[in-house]
Amino acid sequence: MPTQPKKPQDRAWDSASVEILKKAEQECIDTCFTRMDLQQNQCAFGKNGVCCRICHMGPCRITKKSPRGVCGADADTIVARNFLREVVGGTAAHSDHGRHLVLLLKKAAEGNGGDYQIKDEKALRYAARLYKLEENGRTKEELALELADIFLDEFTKQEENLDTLTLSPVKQQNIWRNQGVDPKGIDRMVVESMHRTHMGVDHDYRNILMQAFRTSLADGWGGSRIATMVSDILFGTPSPVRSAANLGVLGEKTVNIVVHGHEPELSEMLAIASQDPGIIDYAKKAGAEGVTLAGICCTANEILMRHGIPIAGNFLQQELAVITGAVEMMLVDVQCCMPSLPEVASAYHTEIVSTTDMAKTIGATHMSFGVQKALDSAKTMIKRAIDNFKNRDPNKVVIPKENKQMVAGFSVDAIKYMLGGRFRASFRPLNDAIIQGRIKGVVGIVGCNNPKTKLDSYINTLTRELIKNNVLVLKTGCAAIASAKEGILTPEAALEMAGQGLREVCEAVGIPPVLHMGSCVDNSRILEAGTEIVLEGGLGDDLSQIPAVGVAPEWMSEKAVAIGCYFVASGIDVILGHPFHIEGSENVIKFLNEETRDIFGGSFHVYEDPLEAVNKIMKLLSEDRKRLGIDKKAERKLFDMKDRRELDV
Ligand code: BF8
Ligand code: SF4
Repeated sequence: MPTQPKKPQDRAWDSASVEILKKAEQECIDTCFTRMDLQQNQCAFGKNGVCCRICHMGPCRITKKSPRGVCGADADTIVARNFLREVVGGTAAHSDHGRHLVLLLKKAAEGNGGDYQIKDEKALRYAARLYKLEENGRTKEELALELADIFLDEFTKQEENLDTLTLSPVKQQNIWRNQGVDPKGIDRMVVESMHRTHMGVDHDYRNILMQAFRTSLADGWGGSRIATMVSDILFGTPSPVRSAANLGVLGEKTVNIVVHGHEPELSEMLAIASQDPGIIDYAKKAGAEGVTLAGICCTANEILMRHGIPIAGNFLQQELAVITGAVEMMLVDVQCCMPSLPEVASAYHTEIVSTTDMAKTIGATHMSFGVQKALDSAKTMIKRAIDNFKNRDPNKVVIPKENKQMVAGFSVDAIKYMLGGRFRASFRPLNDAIIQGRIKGVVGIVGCNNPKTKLDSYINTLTRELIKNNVLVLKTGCAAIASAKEGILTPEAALEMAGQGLREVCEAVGIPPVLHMGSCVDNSRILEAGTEIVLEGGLGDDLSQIPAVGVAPEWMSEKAVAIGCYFVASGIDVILGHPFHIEGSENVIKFLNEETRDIFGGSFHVYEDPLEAVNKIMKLLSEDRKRLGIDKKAERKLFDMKDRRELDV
């Protein structure tokens, strides 16, 4: 029986998306939401992870009647192999992004970076100290070159561990060593995992899953950590910045350019070029009032964090942005860019431009973005968008009003500064607030949207409840954008929505109750923040001991699978809003959802209801607090944050 298509208001939480979904319906435009309807009754073998197409004796699928594939592989082996391959996909995506940035850093250090330079010398020197480089008397270029070579080695190392692992708490490193999951070179981990999942190699589901954790560590504490460090060195370490989010940021009278994807090289240049007086003049001559640059997905997060460029939307809004009829150009690079975009755009005047040779889409204009003349390339692209302004059909334009204010830009450096002040930047006040019980713990909410869930609904329900329960929320990726659209990334939101303890802390320090920490590779910032909490003292000596939980509410990508794994391997419990494709193996489920707890100190938990997830999170935080013995201390008369503020003055 065909099911009734959902109504727009059942597909999305925010009114801007609902408005454009109605427009799409009227104009008969297919979107991921309607295509999801057509995919109903998705393949149960794929869903349960029991379809194997690793060799050409297959594809094999496991059923009660045929419990083994042609080669004899059982459900445990097949499910575990498929899972590891997902982690490999996620790790490769994040880490290749990191590699591109390292290569750019190297070029900039050698004086061949064209318009790219080392913008943040402080971040460079801090990184150099982390890797114990000799700093004295050396220029920033010399340091950057040595650092870039160290980073490149992190990809190719064959037998030694990643140096970047040493940025984690020492006890964490011992756990990984003892469990044999300390990763070698990032590329080697990806290749070895592909080898191990080839037909006829690794068949022990436990061994395969341990390799999944090992590979994910090469992502989180390797490729992603490097990507974030190098982005900060090249483009600047983010600090709090005001901006706005949702489709209402598009201008009625401006040329709208939306940048979508992940790698920040091009978007950085677009951010600079869009402010150029010559470009603004060019737009005015074309009859527009100027140029509005806005972002979708993680590219949005990158230029938001560093330039305050507004956000048009998160993952499920990419097609909706085009359907407004008000976008002259959407530039895409890598990851999470739907291949449907040119088809959707064909109903409007929007030009979809692919910018990376490794990522092309039929129907998109391909304009390879050259590093050497990056600013010129960016200007050429913007001018082309301006030239397209005359083709906008006012009868097809609907720009929703919704457009919420926010503060983003919370790098670890910025948090330290906010908490401790310029001269004694530190995490101490946060640790104290956790020990005193004003803040019950820290929860990282990360990941995507997925049309299986009403857009943003799980993320927003969960976030609201957590801050009400005095949990400080750290966010990245599309989950952060959901909160931006919800208007919850403002210091004022703390006054209106946070529980008393969290509100007092946010008020004293001047931060929102939900901190936007960046893009998906910037989940490494959450690991870094956790490490700072451990190093500050009083809350245990590895990440498994601090009251912290990770959540991927509406996740969809392989990157989210890798992220979940490196959180768990770092001892942090992870709640998933819907399960992995592992339901076909009881043993794999048991391993990931229970046994990892004894191995790493954290495991996965699946809660499809956000309120049940809140209960579980509060329980996990409370258990952590009890183990630390801090719930008792919280009953004593505590240091008043208001007094502290006076002391600070
Ligand atoms: O890397 S959160 S939908 S955009 S995968 Fe993609 Fe998921 Fe968004 Fe960023 Ni992350
Ligand atoms: Fe089938 Fe085994 Fe080949 Fe997989 S590896 S497709 S289970 S024969």
